[in-house]
Amino acid sequence: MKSLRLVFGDQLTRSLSALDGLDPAQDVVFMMEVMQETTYVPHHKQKIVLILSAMRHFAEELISEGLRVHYVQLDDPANTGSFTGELARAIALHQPDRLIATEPGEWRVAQMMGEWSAQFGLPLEIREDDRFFCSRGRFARWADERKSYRMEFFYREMRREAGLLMQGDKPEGGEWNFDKENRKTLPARLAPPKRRRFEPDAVTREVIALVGERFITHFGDLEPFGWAVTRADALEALDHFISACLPLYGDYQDAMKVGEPFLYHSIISPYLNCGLLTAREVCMAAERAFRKGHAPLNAVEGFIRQILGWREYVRGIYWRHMPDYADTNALEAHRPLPAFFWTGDTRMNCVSQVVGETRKNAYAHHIQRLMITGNFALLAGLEPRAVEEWYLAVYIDAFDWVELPNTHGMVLFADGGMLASKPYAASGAYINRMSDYCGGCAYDVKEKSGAKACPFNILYWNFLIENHARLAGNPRMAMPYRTLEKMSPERRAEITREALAFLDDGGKPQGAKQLALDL
Ligand code: DLZ
Ligand code: SF4
Repeated sequence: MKSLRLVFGDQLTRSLSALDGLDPAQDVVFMMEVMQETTYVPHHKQKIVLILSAMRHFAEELISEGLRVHYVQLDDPANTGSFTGELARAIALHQPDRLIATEPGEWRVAQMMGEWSAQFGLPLEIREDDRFFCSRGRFARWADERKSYRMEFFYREMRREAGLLMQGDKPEGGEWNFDKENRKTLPARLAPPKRRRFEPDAVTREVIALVGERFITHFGDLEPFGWAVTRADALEALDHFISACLPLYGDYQDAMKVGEPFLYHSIISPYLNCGLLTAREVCMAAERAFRKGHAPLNAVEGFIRQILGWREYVRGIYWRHMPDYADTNALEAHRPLPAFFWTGDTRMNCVSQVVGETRKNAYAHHIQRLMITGNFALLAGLEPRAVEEWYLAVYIDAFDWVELPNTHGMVLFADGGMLASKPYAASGAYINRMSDYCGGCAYDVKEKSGAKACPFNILYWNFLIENHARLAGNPRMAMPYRTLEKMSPERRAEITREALAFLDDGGKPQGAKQLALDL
């Protein structure tokens, strides 16, 4: 029986279930570069280069193993531009008896695949994506047992099941979570390690030229491009993280510093999410570093929690609640995305630094995403769909299943608290404590009102005022609401006035005037 085995751009793993039991004598592996995927959001140019170059390298590796691979390039004149169109052509050419795929990472693609069997009159076997620790069914069973599902409890079960950082049935070090040790301020003199970059080879250079021709209007700088595009290089990037960065990863996880986009972060998420590395090998490498005494428990536990806990958990939420999940807007946020999210052209130094680094690297670390751009989007009441599209486009590691719950639930609280027990709203004081952005800013982080006042200060209190009916009853918001209630009605009216002056004028679609105070 001849099978056509589909491999999508985020499934570049040799042990992928779609390749299990492959018969080299008959079967054909099918991979396709299509405009539908490269343009469904204006992906950062480096993100397109990474995926297409990694796909081409992966195909080469399969071919060098002796497998038959049918690979469609984006610039093939006959390319129809869609998964369905390309599959139709491949079926006509190879006449397979059946199609075999691994479940896709995205609801949109799953819907498309639902049509294929009838459309092509062929059986389509969709196999579980066993690169994740927790299958979709396993997550559903866990979630069915509880009314509210918090990550922390899910994470403990995953730790027990995977046997990672365990001493018998007890967590290593006697606690499940060491986050309280992970919020240190970065000492000014500490210089984070220089990160490993990978020179583009001939294949990558060809893709860079293609992206330069076809996607020049997309967000971000095309070059310099230094990401790994093969498994061997991705493994080297992992090794470099474990040896040079992991020991201090925990301590400075939440720190931000001008000119240091990576600090001690792993920057392996692009490789995990397109399949060059697997979650299991990455967690095991971190655990080994702990067992050998190379990295402390707070760092290793924090790192493993991101992958074994948070990453698996958001995927579970995505598949359990799509498509309705994306439609909620619990805080009724409707303001359009300001132009500076794309240009970085704002006098708010923190936002300008983070957007500038994102343009350059297609990357920002989790606290920059959550507490700078995300915090601004939350406080300013930006429309969830526009913010989600932005996050999906600009980050090299962003795929819908991981980006959507993080942005919709964690950043914007648009799901009304399914993911987070409270909104991650913060004033300028938090940013000042965790970064050195404020020193170089045109605004004054200590000022609470007037033209010089840090916009995060004004917007923070305005956010609490605007969302009083929705949030004041949340026990975790009791403290800020008590402070708000002590403010005079005049002070509250002043906050609202200043916030609206700031927002309403700038709350125009991209390309329109900058936020009022920002001119
Ligand atoms: C993100 C992306 C891009 C930019 N291009 C492609 C592509 O040309 N071919 C492909 O198979 N995958 C691509 N991807 C990743 C897909 O969007 C991803 O595989 C689907 O979202 C899976 O659900
Ligand atoms: Fe950001 Fe406010 Fe600090 Fe400026 S003063 S960098 S706007 S937090």
